[in-house]
Order: sequence, then C-alpha cells, then structure tokens
Amino acid sequence: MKIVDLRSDTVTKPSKEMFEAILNAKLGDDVYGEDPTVNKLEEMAAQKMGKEAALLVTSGTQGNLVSVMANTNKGEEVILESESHIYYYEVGGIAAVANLLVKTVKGERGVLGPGDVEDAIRPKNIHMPLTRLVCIENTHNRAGGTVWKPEQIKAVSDVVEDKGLNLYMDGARVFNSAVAQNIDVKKMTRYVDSVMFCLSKGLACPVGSVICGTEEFIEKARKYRKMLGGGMRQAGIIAAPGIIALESMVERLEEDHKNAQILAKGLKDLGFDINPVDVHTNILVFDVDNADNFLNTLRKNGINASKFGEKRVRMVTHLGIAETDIDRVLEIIETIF
Ligand code: TLP
Repeated sequence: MKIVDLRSDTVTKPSKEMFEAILNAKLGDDVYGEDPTVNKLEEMAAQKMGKEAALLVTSGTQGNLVSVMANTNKGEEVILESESHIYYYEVGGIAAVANLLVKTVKGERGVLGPGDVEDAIRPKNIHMPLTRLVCIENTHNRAGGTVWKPEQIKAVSDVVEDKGLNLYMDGARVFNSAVAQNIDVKKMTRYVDSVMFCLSKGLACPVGSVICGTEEFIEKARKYRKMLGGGMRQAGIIAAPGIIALESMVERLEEDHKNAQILAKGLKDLGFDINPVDVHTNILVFDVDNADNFLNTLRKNGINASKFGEKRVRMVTHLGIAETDIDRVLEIIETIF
C-alpha cells in the first residue's frame, strides 16, 4: 500500500535532475567563500528576493535564528505573532541562544495588524527593554498556510520604519505565497529588511534554506552561522539542487495549491469545519473530535497527517501527492468517519 504522506512538504524527495546536479556540481570550500555552486545559488536567491546578498543555511530554523541574531543585540525585544514558527517550533532558541525577550501579538489568521504592532512596541524608557525587531511569517504555517498580501506587509513595514526598527520575514514558504497571489515575490520582500526562504519544503530539495538582506546583514549572519556550526565546506552538493529548485520548482507549487483546494472542498462536503476560501496555499488546518484517534485511524489506512492540537490536525500537499492520492484520502475518510 502506498503511503499518502500529508504530514508536511518537508517529506519531498529530490528529483532525478537534482541528483544529477549534485553529481555534476563544481565544489570548493564555502567557509573560504570558494564554492562556486553555493556562490551561484546565493546570487540567484538575492536577485530573486531583490536584496543585496544571500547566505545558504542548513535549515529554516537556523536561518531564522541567525537572522534574528544579526538583526538584534542581546536583551532586546522581538515582536512575534503568537502562533509563529519561531515562537512555537524552534525549541526556544530565540531565548536560549539569542538571549532575546519575546513579545507575542495575536494576528488575524497569522497576519498582524499595523495598529497591534504599534501598540506592542515599547516606549523609550530607562526601565524597559528596547524593541528592535518585528518578525512576520508568510505563509503562516499554524494559521493554515495563509498569505500576507503586499499591502498588509507594507502597512506593518510603515510602522516598523517609523519607529526605526527592523522587519524580518520568515518566508519558509514565501514562494507558495507569491504563486497563490500570482505576483512576483519581490512585491512582498521589498517591504522587509531581511527574509528567509526554504529550499527543502515545497521546492523539494533535500536540505537547506537561504537568508537574504543587505551586504552588512549577510556579513553579520555569516559570522553567526559559523558560531552555530553552520559553516559548511563543499556545500555545493546542497546548493546544486537549490539552483534547480529556483529554476524549475516554483511554478509547479500551483499544483499543490490545486490539490489542497480539492482536498478542502472534499472535506467540507464530508461535513468537516473547513472553508476552502481560507485555504490559500498547500496547508489545511482543521478541527476533528479527537486528533489522536483521527490520525491513528488514518495511519492504519496508509494516510499520514500531523497533530496540531488535541482536536486539530494539519494536512500538507506537495510534489509527492497527486490528485489521485487526494481522491483516495477523501474516499477513505468518507468510509471511516
Ligand atoms: N516547519 C515544519 C515543522 O517544523 C512544523 C513543517 O513541517 O511545517 N518557518 C516555518 C514557517 C516553517 O513552517 C518551518 C518548518 C520552519 C521555519 C523551519 O524550517 P526547518 O524545518 O528547515 O528548520
């Protein structure tokens, strides 16, 4: 029985073209800045994001931590959405490693309002930590893959700029956001100082994320990456599939979004509390009576999904999921539940 793995788009396997690119990659020692394939990927990424420079990192988590550190000083405060990945799923690195204070702000399906951000920024006061950085997440994972529209980013960016802070975007799935809105990714990144995107999610690479920003920011980030053990040597073997991904995996995200819509509509028809209009990209988050029971029963029938709460589950479409798999998932759910 083929397992339909809807746990995450991180489970995607590299394509044949990616394996070939790995075999043929020109390599050097990237800690000396001498890996031509890494350099090429970083140039491409910076250009795609409309930023001066870029840096390949081992993972989205490392990219977020390095970026947050390069944007702040110890003891300062960072504003995060209350269900953001940095707050929820990164083992508290922002506190334990970066020594930062976090203030969470509840967003509307993951999107922060400019007024709420403004209210959360500390006044300059001898007793208080200095607010230094605001982070946004696009698409927002726990909110169900929701997108930030360019004007929503601009609204927060205006506040951030006015207060002299920095704006960072955890854009692990920012290409999903761009494809879903049918816009160039730069329409969003132009409003943030720095951004991270993942190669190893919908873009189907085995490893890696890239952070982008000013030359000065990337220079600092490079130092922090080294500190955190992320100085890689012949990292061209990671960058080579990254180049393929940027060239040929972005537009196909549309298929994952289509499959997510079919799944959402099917689940709605079966009586689940999900509105397809709220499913913007490749992530579905919805409530069930009991997440453990629901997921265990699915697992026994060859379907994997993730627990997102006692009554909440997540399903993610990706390269390894075809429309026929979605049909099978819906059939099985109809039969069992
Ligand atoms: N998210 C993973 C899990 O950690 C939950 C997933 O399966 O979705 N930012 C966002 C918005 C993410 O969703 C993720 C990964 C990361 C950062 C971290 O990326 P990695 O897994 O490469 O460290």
